[in-house]
Formats: sequence, structure tokens, C-alpha cells
Amino acid sequence: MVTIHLIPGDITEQSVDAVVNAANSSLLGGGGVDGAIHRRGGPEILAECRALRASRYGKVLPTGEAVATTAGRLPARWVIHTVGPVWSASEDRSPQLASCYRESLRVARELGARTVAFPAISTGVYGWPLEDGARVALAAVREETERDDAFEEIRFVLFGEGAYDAFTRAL
Ligand code: AR6
Repeated sequence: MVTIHLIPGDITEQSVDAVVNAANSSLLGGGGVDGAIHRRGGPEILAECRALRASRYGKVLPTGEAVATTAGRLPARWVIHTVGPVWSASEDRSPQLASCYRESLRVARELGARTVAFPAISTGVYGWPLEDGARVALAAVREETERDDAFEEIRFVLFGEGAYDAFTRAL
């Protein structure tokens, strides 16, 4: 059975099979967790992102989808890049946010990754309220991991007290 852990801290320090990146559709890096992953992981990650853009995706990775690269110098085997939706007060985009978690786990499953670390996708630059982001994240991950024994451990690595508290309440 899978164990779900909530961990306060920095996702780039996690020793896991796969680290999930809250990227943008360009796959060319950015701020927040994306910036931290590319900084700590080194240029190999960006090189693979560029190659993926050229070969599989054309210019963009659509919102809600996921793709894997090397983890470079991070203490992980793979980075799985996914693109969260920007928060909207007028439109319910939670299916797209749930899709990020599900698709990342689908890619992880294909790779044979048994331990996966997630950040709180879309809750930074993309403006998603933490409480709601936590609820969507936990529901999607529970649903996707309870089907079989593919995963051993899922970690939510939460930056800042607000995120950790929101996930603790949602769990
Ligand atoms: N470890 C874990 N969580 C982190 C870290 C870290 N090192 N750094 C930030 N967070 P964000 P988004 C948290 O903005 O909202 C980028 O520019 C952060 O506190 O990284 O999906 C991309 O290129 C927040 O709770 O991602 C996109 O353009 C969560 O990670 C855009 O931001 C997500 O915040 C994506 O925005």
C-alpha cells in the first residue's frame, strides 16, 4: 500500500525516484520550484527539455500533461515536468489541476518510479488558493495510487508554513 507523506521543505533536496516540476508550457524554465529544480539540477535538464520540445511537442506542453527528463544533479532519477492551470475565479479549472497529478503519476508508473515527490502545483505564481489546491492534489493522488501497488511512497514537499498547514488540514 502506498504511503502519502507531507514534508515541509525544498523539493530539490529529496532523494526519490522522481521529482515533479511545476513547469510552464514552454518547458524552458521559470521562477519558483521550476527555477530551483533547474538551478540545482544543472543544464542537463534544460537540454533534454529543449530536445523534447523539438521532437515530441513542438513548442508547448499543454496544461495538465506531463513529460519526463533526467534529474541531472538532483538526488533523483527523473524530473517529471507538468503544467498547472493558472487560477481563475470565474472558471473551474480543477479538472486540469487534477490531471497534472494523474498524468505525472502515469509517467512515473511507465518509468518504474516507486517514490515520487510533488510540489503544490499552481499554488505559487499561478495563484491557486492553497486550501483548494491541497484538496485537489490529495484527491487526485489518492485515486490514482489506490488502484494497484505501483507506488511505495508519494511525498508532498511543501515550501512555507502556509502550504504545509493547508495540506495537513486537507489530509
Ligand atoms: N520546493 C518545493 N516547493 C517549492 C519550491 C521548492 N524549492 N519553490 C517554490 N515552491 P510555483 P506554479 C512552492 O510558483 O504556481 C514558474 O515560473 C511554492 O511556494 O513554483 O505552478 C513556472 O515556470 C508554491 O507553493 O509554481 C511557471 O511559469 C508551489 O511550489 C509558473 O511558475 C508552486 O509554486 C508555475 O506556477
